[in-house]
Amino acid sequence: MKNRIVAEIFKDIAQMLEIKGENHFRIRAYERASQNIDSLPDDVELLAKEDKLKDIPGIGKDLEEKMREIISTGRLKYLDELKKEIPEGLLQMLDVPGIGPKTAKVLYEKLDIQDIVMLERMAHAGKIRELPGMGEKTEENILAGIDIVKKGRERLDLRTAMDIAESFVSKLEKIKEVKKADAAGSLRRVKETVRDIDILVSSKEPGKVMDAFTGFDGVKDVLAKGPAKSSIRTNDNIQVDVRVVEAESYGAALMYFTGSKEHNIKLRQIAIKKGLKLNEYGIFKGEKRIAGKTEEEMYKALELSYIEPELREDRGEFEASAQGNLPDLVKLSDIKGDLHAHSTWSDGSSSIEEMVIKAKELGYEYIAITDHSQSLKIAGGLDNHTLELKRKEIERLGNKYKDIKVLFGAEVDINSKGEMDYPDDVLKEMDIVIGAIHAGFKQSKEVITKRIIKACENKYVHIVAHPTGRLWGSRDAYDIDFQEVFKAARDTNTVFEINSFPQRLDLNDINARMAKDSRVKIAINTDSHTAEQMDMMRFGVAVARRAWLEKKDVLNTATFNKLKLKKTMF
Ligand code: DGT
Ligand code: CA
Repeated sequence: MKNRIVAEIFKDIAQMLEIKGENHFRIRAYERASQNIDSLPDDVELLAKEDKLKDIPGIGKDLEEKMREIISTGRLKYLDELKKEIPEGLLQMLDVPGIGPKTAKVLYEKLDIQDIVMLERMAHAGKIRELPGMGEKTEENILAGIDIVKKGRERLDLRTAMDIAESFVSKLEKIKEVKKADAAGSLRRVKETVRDIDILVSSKEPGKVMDAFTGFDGVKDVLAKGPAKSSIRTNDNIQVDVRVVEAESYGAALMYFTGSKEHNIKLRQIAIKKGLKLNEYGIFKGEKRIAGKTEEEMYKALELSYIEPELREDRGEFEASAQGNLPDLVKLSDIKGDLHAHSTWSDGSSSIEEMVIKAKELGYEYIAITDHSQSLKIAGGLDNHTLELKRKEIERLGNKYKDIKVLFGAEVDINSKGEMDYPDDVLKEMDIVIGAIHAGFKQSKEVITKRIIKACENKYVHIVAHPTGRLWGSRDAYDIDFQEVFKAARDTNTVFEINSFPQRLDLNDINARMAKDSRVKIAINTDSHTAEQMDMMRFGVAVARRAWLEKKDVLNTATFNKLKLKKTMF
């Protein structure tokens, strides 16, 4: 699929035009096109062949031609020309939090800084503080930002990792000699970020499997090649390890390479206590293998009930398993609707109707359209008048699509004092109100904690979205006193969100589990800005499972009739 390449090129163009100070609408057109293409399920190459590129929202004649050029040549002359004016390193600098196009331009023109390496050097040398409008604090922020970017590059986000793993697993499964193939490691435990891709294969002819694997398209370097283990690096510099075992050891190896390391260590201790030996080939009583073919068999031999991969972190799963108290984890199929989604009414790229159609396809009973509130101008926040028009549109669609409920809501900014961006009489009229912080991230822990508590105390704020503001690779979570916040949430019946965006996954597994332990309800939402992004629900569900959540802990597993949309205690 060339979708990613096209989307990246359009995004680069948008940023270059921004550095050049071009017209806002042109920039927005490229951004939107990039967003739409990135979340498209169809292969753009096929669409081009069928002459359907112009059906993609936001793609007019000009962008269609540019797409064709990228699809057939892998590059775009227009971007090459822009690159002559603006060095590519400047674009990477925009990944550093706090560096926008304007700052990048100043740094380039005054200090000739052209990439992140030079940026870091100049900040260390104290050169940036000498520029007008910048100071020591700016330098500190830039250095902290560079650390976040570096950290982000060390680990893959879940979506990227799953895409790569799925493509390798399906290619391996097509090899005649392969009986079975599964992703293992942190990816199978569905951790929010993943360092490398571990794949396990069952086969009697490892040599042939490894020959095929190391020769796959997209393999840049072969780092190691042997019958038991081979490692490659993809064109995008991602490491993929494949291990081949025989069927009788497949369960043992899957267990071992799924980890976590902490879980494995405990497993081995349990085996030793029972006078057994456990390794990646099986469980042995003396010389005799008593388990190894499946994971179920392995756990059973240790007198444990099966532990789902998401729970294998040595966070209490052994005790729960031995006592028969493991949670019945929430599943993607339990989800009955999405309670946080945007549309073209604010900064989304799909119309409300397109969102509704997608929600129907997913089998949902309800979808909440929660565009941004008035202060968030850059994201097209709605004023009172537009809100009324939007309400009418939602009513119209509600009449047109009888088998799904379309909820009228908003993602309302919690301002720096903890006040909501719409007055109570406006909030009162909404089916659902989501409170969210979009500015003032640098406030102290006490202030941010108070802001969120104040939002919880508003009787119309039903859900707090992406509570810690974390954006993997570009912004650290802000510090919150969750003890205090969850206490307020429980007392006020406020629900907290697990945001399914792969860069967010916020609340994370640890915080969401703490929410459950504090008897705070969770909503798993996608925060979609295009209809296709509604498929990201699976990432949020993964976090929920890692947090030990069951169906009853999650608000949007309720059928519409049972869905409590208002706070009950006020
Ligand atoms: P990552 O790659 O950092 O996202 O996390 P993992 O969990 O995938 O770690 P990785 O790739 O180093 O190893 C894959 C699995 O192999 C790991 O989850 C458990 C197992 N493993 C690796 N090293 C050890 C070890 O020293 N002891 C034990 N018991 N298991 C290990
Ligand atoms: Ca790994």
